[in-house]
Parts: sequence; C-alpha cells; structure tokens
Amino acid sequence: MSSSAILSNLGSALLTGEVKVVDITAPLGPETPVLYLPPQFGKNTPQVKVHAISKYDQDGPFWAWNWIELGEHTGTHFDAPCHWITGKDNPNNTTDTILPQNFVAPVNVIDRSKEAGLDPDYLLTVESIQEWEAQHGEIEAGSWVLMRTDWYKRNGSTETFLNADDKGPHSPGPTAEAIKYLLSKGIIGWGQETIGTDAGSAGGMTPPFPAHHLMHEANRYGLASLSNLDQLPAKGAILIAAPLKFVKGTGSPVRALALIA
Ligand code: 23J
Ligand code: MN
Repeated sequence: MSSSAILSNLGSALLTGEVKVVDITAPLGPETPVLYLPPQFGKNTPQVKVHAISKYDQDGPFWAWNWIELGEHTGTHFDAPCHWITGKDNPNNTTDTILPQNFVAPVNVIDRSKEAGLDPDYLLTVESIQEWEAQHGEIEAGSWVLMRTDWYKRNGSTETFLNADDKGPHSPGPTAEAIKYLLSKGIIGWGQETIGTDAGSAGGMTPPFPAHHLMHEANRYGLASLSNLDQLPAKGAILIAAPLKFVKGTGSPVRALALIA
C-alpha cells in the first residue's frame, strides 16, 4: 500500500467512526491532584491556579481569557529524559528537542486492574510481562507500554489518588527489573494511571524511582496520570501524546489520545 493510501484510509476510517479517538487524559484544573514528596526529598510542585484576565467585562469587553500557574509535572503529563539526573546529558532530552516521531506510536496496554485492585502496592514483574506477551504478542521496539490498573478512578481526590498513610503513599508501579526488561525490548515510553510513572513505594527501591531512573537514563519517556486505559485494547492502538514545546522543559501536561479500531 502506498503511503498516501494508508493516510486516506485512516482519514476515511476516522470520518466513518471505524477508527475512534479515545481521550486518555484526566481533567486539568485547581482540583487536579499533585505529587507530594516528603521533606527529605526537597520541594514540591504546586497545584494548578487559574487567574482570569478578563471575562467579557471592563478588563476585556468582548473576550474571556485566563493565565495559568502550572507545574510541568501536573495532571496527565509527559516526562522528558532531562527530568531525571540519569538523563540530564542525553541528546534531545527536553520537551522542545525530542523528535516528534516519538509522540505518535503503537501502544501496548498491560491490564493489571485486578491485581492492583487487590493490592494497592502491586508491582509489575518481568514474569507477568512475559505472560502478557505470550497471550498478546511481543512488545515491539519503538512502542509505548502502559499499565492499566483502573487507578484513574481514584483521580479527582488527592487522598484516594495518592493513597498515603504514615508509611507513605501506596500505589502500583513497575519493578526495576520490569523496566529493564521493557528497555531491552526497545520501548520508547512507559506510562501508567498513577500520579507518576513509579509506584508509591518507589523511593525505597534500588535504584530509587526505577521507572524515572532507568527510562530517562535510556533517553526514553514517561506518561503519568493517564485515564480510561480500560477503553484500550491490549495491542493495536496508536498513542498520540505530545508535550508543549517548553524551552528546556523537563515535562509537560499533555492531551493524551489513543486511536482504536
Ligand atoms: C519528582 C520526584 C519524584 C517523582 C516525580 C517527580 C514524578 O513522579 C513526576 O511527576 O515526574 S516520583
Ligand atoms: Mn513527571
């Protein structure tokens, strides 16, 4: 098939609804939960603030517009390799220099909703990825891997989303070995539905925050606070997630979309 036929078929399928666009983004606003790191880790990121410039009034008679206070790592967002010390010297490691081909790619969705529902500290292992591959096919180089946990259903309240007690936050994520295995497959990104790309317990792992440490060291990307992954097939969808072109940005809120058929 010629490349023009591929796109004209896609265009037709979008128009007929045979290909659907699924929004896998959480709402972004003052209520959006933000990460809380304990004091020994330093400073925290602020919540979103929306300031009105005008609202069809004396400050702008025919128009409404706002300006926004916003952390780079807020809501459904993209982690660039320069976000982590292990990725700080990589080429094209900032939101404005990452090659755009990385923002549109096939996506594998590993469903661990049952496991994470039973155990909020659930960690994805190499064995369970290999089981998934035996069932759905190998994870191919250049693709994204997302873990479905249905954790997005807790997004909306900081308390249920971070799920912290006196021992710290409890939310699912990958083991270091799982990330190493996925990198050996050549994936370009790892994403999940929790506040960050790592488990709540990841600060105590080796290395600390292994998804951040290892993915960004390999000059690969992360997606956090994804929603609606229960609407995606295990294989066959196309992920579209592009960070704003912040100059030297370490990350950015995104409108993450999936094409499904
Ligand atoms: C900074 C420190 C630890 C973490 C994070 C940021 C994130 O999750 C993030 O949004 O990148 S775990
Ligand atoms: Mn982040």
